[in-house]
Amino acid sequence: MTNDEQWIKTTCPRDCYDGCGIIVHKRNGEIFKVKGNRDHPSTRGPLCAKCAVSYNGVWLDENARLLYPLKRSGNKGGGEFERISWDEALAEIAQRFADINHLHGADRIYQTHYTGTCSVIAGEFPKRFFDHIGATEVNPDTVCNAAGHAALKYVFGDSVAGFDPRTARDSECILIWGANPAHCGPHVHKHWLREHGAKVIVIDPVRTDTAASADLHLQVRPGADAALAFAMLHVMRREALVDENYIKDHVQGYEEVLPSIECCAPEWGEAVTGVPVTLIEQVARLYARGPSLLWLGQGLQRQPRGGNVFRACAMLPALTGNIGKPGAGFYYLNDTIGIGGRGGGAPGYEKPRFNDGPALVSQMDIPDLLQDPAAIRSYVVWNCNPLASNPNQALMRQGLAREELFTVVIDCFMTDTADYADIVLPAASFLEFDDVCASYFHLMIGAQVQCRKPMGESLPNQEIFRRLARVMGLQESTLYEDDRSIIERTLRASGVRETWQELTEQGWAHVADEPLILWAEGRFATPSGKIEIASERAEADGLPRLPQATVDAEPADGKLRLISPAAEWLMNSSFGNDRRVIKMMGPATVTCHPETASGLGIGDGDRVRLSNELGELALTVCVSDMITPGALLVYKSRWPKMEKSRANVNVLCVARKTDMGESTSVHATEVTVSRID
Ligand SMILES: Nc1nc2c(c(=O)[nH]1)N[C@H]1C(S)=C(S)[C@@H](COP(=O)(O)OP(=O)(O)OC[C@H]3O[C@@H](n4cnc5c(=O)[nH]c(N)nc54)[C@H](O)[C@@H]3O)O[C@H]1N2
Ligand SMILES: Nc1nc2c(c(=O)[nH]1)N[C@H]1C(S)=C(S)[C@@H](COP(=O)(O)OP(=O)(O)OC[C@H]3O[C@@H](n4cnc5c(=O)[nH]c(N)nc54)[C@H](O)[C@@H]3O)O[C@H]1N2
Ligand SMILES: [Mo]
Repeated sequence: MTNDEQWIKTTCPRDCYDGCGIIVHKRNGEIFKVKGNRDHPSTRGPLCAKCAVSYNGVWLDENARLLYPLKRSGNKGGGEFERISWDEALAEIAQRFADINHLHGADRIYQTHYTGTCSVIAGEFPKRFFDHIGATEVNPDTVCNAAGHAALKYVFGDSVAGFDPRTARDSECILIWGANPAHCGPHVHKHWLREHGAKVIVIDPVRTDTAASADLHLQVRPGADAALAFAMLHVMRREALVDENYIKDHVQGYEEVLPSIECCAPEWGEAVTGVPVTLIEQVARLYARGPSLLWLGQGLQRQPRGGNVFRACAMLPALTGNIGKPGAGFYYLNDTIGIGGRGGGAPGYEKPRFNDGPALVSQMDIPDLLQDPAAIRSYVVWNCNPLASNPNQALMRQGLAREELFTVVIDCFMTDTADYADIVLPAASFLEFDDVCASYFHLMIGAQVQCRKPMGESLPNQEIFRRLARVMGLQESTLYEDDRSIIERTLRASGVRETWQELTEQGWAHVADEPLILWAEGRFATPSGKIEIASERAEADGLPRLPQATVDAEPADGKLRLISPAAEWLMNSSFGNDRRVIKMMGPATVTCHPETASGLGIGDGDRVRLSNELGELALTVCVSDMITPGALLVYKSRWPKMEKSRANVNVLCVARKTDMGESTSVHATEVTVSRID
């Protein structure tokens, strides 16, 4: 027996703002401990609790991981499977795809994917296969952030060039609007947010840990943010805090929107948003004076008019000139390696164009489409867990139970979705192959380095699709490009100087030595080259030409608005099967304001049933003024099969499209609450 110790630097590929550096400590050839790299500029110490627990728990547990290809042997959803070989599994998939192609057309094969791993190859490569065979892609962003992207493209021409976080050293004010880094980017919250002395302002209906530790918290009513932005702009205009010079040179449509701004006095703002006048005024002054950073969160735009909310908020940097100079700018997501952020192909790969090829389909249409045998013949799920994460869960479940639907699920674990598969394929984890990770907050890339061999017979996503292409006899050479070649091209496209070897030794690299000042040249990728508050393209798409000072209507008939943002202990639904994580989360709760609780005659610890036209869910009440009166808070994405009810909050959540981007407006769900006696 040898007694050797080894430490390998790698990178966390989860869909998280942090993009942490990891050190894997190996002892006698086995992984002994997965921990944070304290030299990593984002991580600076231990991993967050959920990753520290799960990466040393369920991710290393051979009893929990999928080890072999499986074929269904019982009813759909029953979870009965038998082990088969890779040859059998791939041959069956190839045959079924050929049959569907022949009888119905390859576009009846739907492929859906998203945040399982966000590393470049495992996250992107399989798309080549589906593009090549002409399958329909479910637009991944439509379950998360497509409304915000669409809106920012109208205004700035680009939604993935935010600020470089390092520029915060020159900021006086950081405004976080509808994001919760305390849960969603715990290291960003712990280190970055507080290290520069800028005043921190949070706008959120929930007093999150981010809000609680900020200098100011504006506890806005859900769906009232556009009105709040207009009220703040009213104050800025009234107090001559707008930057007339910047507007003259770089902004289109200010004169047009001005009458609306003048209508939105802060007194009106208070009445419709619930935020006191004094706070609206204070924040307007702080932000306008600057230099200010504006972080537009993804939670913010998961509302029916989430696109309009973004267009309204985007006026803040535009009209105060808080953009293109040190310490100023706005951020949604950063595309660190220039391939279009999440959802881009690996560099150098271009999606083939089909003459009459299938368009992207919105996630919001999937529950209905899954019911229709003429629409979807095969549903291939990789890097996601739609039965846990997507809205309208009961209808999703019903669709997945369709006997003739050929479902393939590729995952590391036996998820709720995998229970409905005809074929389950085991994916290797990020600890088991080389890849590149590009952070979407910090402008850094990291090496994902193989630390052990793939567990059981599992394979990296990319290798699964190379093998399937071979079995299907496909000739296209890009379907077989090897990992090393993609890694090399990704490194060169990112602009880092390091070789792969150097990157693995160092673990990570900044894409630029000094903080980048984005938009410094003041030219924008819009038709006019300016920031377009008035947008002809929006108008041509049937949308208002200008941002609107909208407020969502309050729910009627005794209903309450339910928001379901990210949970501290989960990464979407990932980690929801780790025993320690389940213990730390405790039972599923619904949080409501004391006024709401007394109106409903319920108290702390009571059991209640939330219900609407889609479904119902039993939860334990938690009474707290951390949430605005009239709204309810339930965290997203527990594993349905770990719950007594075999459901999570998505059994209540509506698959209603946003005003832009055909995206999710999950936070507009309305429910009634009744006490369970
Ligand atoms: N109610 C409500 N629902 C929401 C949201 C909300 O705010 N409220 N937010 C939404 C958002 S923002 C998003 S992005 C979606 C995310 O939803 P999904 O993208 O579905 O995310 P997960 O549920 O974590 O599923 C990822 C799966 O990939 C698997 N996986 C991990 N690594 C690999 C790998 O290397 N290969 C393969 N093949 N699989 C792997 C994991 O085990 C996991 O089962 O959820 C949405 N759901
Ligand atoms: N721990 C953990 N981290 C995660 C994830 C996770 O599931 N768990 N998911 C990852 C993914 S896929 C994503 S997209 C990001 C998301 O990260 P964030 O951008 O932080 O998004 P959310 O947590 O969905 O929502 C952020 C906040 O929006 C608020 N919100 C909801 N409605 C409104 C509104 O109408 N107005 C305003 N002002 N605020 C509103 C919610 O209360 C919540 O606090 O996080 C990533 N990181
Ligand atoms: Mo997301």
